[in-house]
Amino acid sequence: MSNASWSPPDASSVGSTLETFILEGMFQRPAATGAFTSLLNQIALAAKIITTRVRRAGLADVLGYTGDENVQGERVQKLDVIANDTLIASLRRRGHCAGLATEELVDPVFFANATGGYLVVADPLDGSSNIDVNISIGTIFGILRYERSAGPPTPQSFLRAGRELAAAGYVIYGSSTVLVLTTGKGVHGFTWDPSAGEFFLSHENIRCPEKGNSYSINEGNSAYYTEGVKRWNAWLKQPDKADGRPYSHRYVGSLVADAHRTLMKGGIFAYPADKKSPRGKLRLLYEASPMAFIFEAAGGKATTGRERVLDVVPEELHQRVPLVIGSLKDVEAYERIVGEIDD
Ligand code: FBP
Repeated sequence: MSNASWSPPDASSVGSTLETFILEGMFQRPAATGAFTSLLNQIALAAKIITTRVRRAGLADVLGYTGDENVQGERVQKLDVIANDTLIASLRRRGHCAGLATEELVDPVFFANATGGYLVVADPLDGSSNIDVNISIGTIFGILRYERSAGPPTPQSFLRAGRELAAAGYVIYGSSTVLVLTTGKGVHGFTWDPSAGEFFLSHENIRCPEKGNSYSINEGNSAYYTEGVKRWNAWLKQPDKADGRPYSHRYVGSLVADAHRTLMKGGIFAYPADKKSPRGKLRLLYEASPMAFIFEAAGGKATTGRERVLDVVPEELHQRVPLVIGSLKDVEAYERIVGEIDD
């Protein structure tokens, strides 16, 4: 089979590991101190450990439930605990992280030895319902600056709007493991190379296409949708060649997987408020805000249906919020159609 059009990859991009990319200030953080770089490396280290556990899950008694329930009343998967413990252990080192709040912890943990000025929020393993069936899952995280002069951090220190994030990202454990990261300016993807033990730059300057042709929502909940969401859902399925409708329906049931596809290819993901989940299902602090921060940095948009997700100030650590993210034009269409009906 002749492959005349193929040419070897440009060697110059090889060598852009996550660490060098940050150190070379590619995240446009003139004031970047070693602390931020080191903190990101600790999160990357946790992702490396989690990806090895996920990839061997079927071989090492880590599938299934622990028998416990988390603060959300959901049954806890063994890998949820492993991912949570791995993040805690990794962030406890080096002292840059003063505290960590996660989906699996009722209250945040604080690191007494910390000297650094950062707090981390995380969903250690997102898409739990897909773990046992080998479908893509992920880790979602956000980084907040914390002024130590304000005294030791408390649970309230985490209750800050997403617009205050210093950085956010996710790791998708899919056909390959990719870490997507932003500090608000430029979104970049790094693919894990197990043979080198490193994340290498693979997707530089990711931009979410202005408009897509797929939508992602749990249609099994359609009986509970508001009238506005029902109208929007029907509109997406109406043929309109000029507008590229009907859209294709894509839903994995792992936020990280559905969001990653939407970020890369465009379109829209929605987990709106409905009669069954009047505040939506996804958690503001460590799912919706980090995702909104990434989509806005990539030129996309993120709304609750009523307001910008990044402007919502959490009242509680595990507060839920409606989440609609995606291509600018597709989210604007959602806001217009749903907004006309749902007051
Ligand atoms: P966790 O698995 O971290 O609890 O996340 C919630 C989640 O699984 C998201 O990843 C996903 O988008 C959503 O719930 C799926 O919910 P549903 O099964 O109701 O469609």
